[in-house]
Amino acid sequence: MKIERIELREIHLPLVAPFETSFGVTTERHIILAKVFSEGLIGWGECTCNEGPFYNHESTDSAWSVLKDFAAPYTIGKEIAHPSEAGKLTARIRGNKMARATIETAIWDLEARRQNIPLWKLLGGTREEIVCGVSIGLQDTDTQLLKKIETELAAGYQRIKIKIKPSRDYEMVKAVRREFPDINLTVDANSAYTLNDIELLKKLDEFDLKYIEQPLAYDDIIDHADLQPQLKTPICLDESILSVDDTRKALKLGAGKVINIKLGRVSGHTEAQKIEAYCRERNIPVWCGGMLEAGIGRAQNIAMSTLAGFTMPGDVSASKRYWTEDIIVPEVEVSPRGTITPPTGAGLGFEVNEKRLEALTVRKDVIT
Ligand code: OSB
Ligand code: MG
Repeated sequence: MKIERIELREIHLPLVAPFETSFGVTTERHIILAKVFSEGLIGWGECTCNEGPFYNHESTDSAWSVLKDFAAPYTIGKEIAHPSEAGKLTARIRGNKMARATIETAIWDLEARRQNIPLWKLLGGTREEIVCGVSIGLQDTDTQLLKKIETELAAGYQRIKIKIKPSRDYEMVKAVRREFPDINLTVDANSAYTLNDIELLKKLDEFDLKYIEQPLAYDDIIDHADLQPQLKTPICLDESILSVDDTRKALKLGAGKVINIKLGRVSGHTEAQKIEAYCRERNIPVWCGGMLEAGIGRAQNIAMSTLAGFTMPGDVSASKRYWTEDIIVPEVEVSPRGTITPPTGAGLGFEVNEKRLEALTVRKDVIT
């Protein structure tokens, strides 16, 4: 296939409720979407970076510039035989993997549509049902947090992840455990701690957490390797895993026992498949992380989550937890058992509501 044209657009989409982590609060998503054209077919990708460079170095504006000036021009006019070659076209670009993944994931969608099969089948997915958890942002009070957890459990979600940060950790997790002694519970620090906090991190062992996600620096595996043997709780790495090479090194050092895979963070499906396979062969569980995606990114996550190694519930939850109205039809729904059935239609298997996209668009560019 030869990519002929890439349409970029940025949409603004307010969240139904602010989402707070140790690095900041998000109230409205600024999302870049790519529509890739080839031989009468199209494919959709969503850029998963945050509005500002706080989760990692990428931001909506930096990703726009990388996409428009580098990733899109490097892709247009090139002949590739398979979507697994798409990443190579932009591999000159250092970092900026979320920007690069926007096009890579769109090309996977396009190829699945060309073959008239669901993307998850093209990727080699085998799960007829994916298991869902929720990520709950920092709340103003423990009472509010307990109430949110209760609502999500009633909706059927199989795992509750809560965000922590210094001053909102031990006592808060204790209150949650007191109220919900048996639930599948995890915490995510988004790099809010250092090895100086080791006593606090050890105390979290009391709460039988499935894992503690990214306690230390976003770019670290050495200190995590120092920390892991001192904890009973498994460490799950998120921010510091950008590739299968990072995965190999982190596991070799013993920096964690669980891997969160985010499509954007690892540059797309091809690298995600490599990480999944590497972990599966070594019995390291993986799960699909979320970046508050709109429907296209959410559908991409569903497709990836059907790979066999995704044994733990992911942060892939219902559209209505984020948006009053999503940009895809139908919206993503979760069963009362906390599962999503992958769609049967070709490609992403959801229809993009282009009329709604037009209404939400703040800028648009076509690269030929
Ligand atoms: O660390 O997993 C994270 C959102 C933005 C940036 C980082 C993270 C998150 C989430 C939200 O936890 C997951 C979701 O519901 O999409
Ligand atoms: Mg995380």
